[in-house]
Amino acid sequence: MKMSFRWFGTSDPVKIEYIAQIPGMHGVVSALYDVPVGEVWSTESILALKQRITAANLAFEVVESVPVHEDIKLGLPTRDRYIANYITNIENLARAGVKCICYNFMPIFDWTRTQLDYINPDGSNTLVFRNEELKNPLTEDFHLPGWNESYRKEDLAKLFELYAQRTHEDLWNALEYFLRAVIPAAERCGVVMAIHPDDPPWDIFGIPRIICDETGLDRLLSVVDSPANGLTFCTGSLGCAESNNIEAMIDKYSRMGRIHFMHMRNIRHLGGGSFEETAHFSNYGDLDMVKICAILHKNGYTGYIRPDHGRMIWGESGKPGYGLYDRALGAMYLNGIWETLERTIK
Ligand code: DNO
Repeated sequence: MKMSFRWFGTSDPVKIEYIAQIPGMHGVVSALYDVPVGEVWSTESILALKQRITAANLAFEVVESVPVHEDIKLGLPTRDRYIANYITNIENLARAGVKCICYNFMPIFDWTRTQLDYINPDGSNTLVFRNEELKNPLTEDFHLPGWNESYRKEDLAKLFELYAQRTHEDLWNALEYFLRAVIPAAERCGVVMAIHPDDPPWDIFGIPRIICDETGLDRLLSVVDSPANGLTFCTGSLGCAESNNIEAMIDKYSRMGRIHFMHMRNIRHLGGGSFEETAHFSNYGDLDMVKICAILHKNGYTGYIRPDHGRMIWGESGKPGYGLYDRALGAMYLNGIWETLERTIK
């Protein structure tokens, strides 16, 4: 596996030089954050980002994310222009040495939590999702760092209206159309696409979500049955649904060679669809990180992996879920598990 760390570019409070000091770090996962969704990323900007990363002796082989324009998800006639741009982005990124592109197909909202700084008994703080605290983003003040900050309330209302007329099947049709166009382009360029599951993996605000469970992942992989059509397997996102058997799913999809990127996050179920994010250490959450790594190791996983969301510890403040310290601990914990597997399992 190739240990990686998400970095939000030069505006990230976490310095890239600090990431490079974490033992065993292969590369940085990043993106261009100032290009409007759906537009072309210029080769110049991609190369400038790459230069910044490689100057710190880190590889830039994974992009998270190239976002998918809402017109594509809605299946609007204007989608072809955005799909053409998406393909240009794949080509430009491939030329710069990128090998894996993470994306998601969640309508309007990316990951959703109800609180970003819940204080744990030990004084650290973390991200939580409590069903009963979910607010209506149209009428209440509710926004999160994963969302497109540029939506005004009017834009949101319009999108809600459009999605209200969409079924799960409509969303599938839109995803299939997108995949049939972009996967052949990715194959040509030697890039793999890795869809991120919906987080949390169920409909929110009455809007459909489809990448939520094994049935959805099976369907996605069969639309275009190519290694270039793969997964970002996010343990914490899929793990929020107690009905998902994370270990069995990782075993199945890694054996198929369709997991290209692992997001390692631990969570604790609070009942009724509520959950909180915990330290990566297995004892703290409901996911068994040792078992997960052992399954990947057994199946010869050589893809990318990154510690996902950490708590805020040691007085750090910054981008919720994306501080330096707890993610660095997570990376070393995972490196330790992996080293043990490497040495003991022949
Ligand atoms: C949350 C992240 C997601 C992820 C996107 C991928 O912290 O895992 O925002 O980057 O869903 O497109």
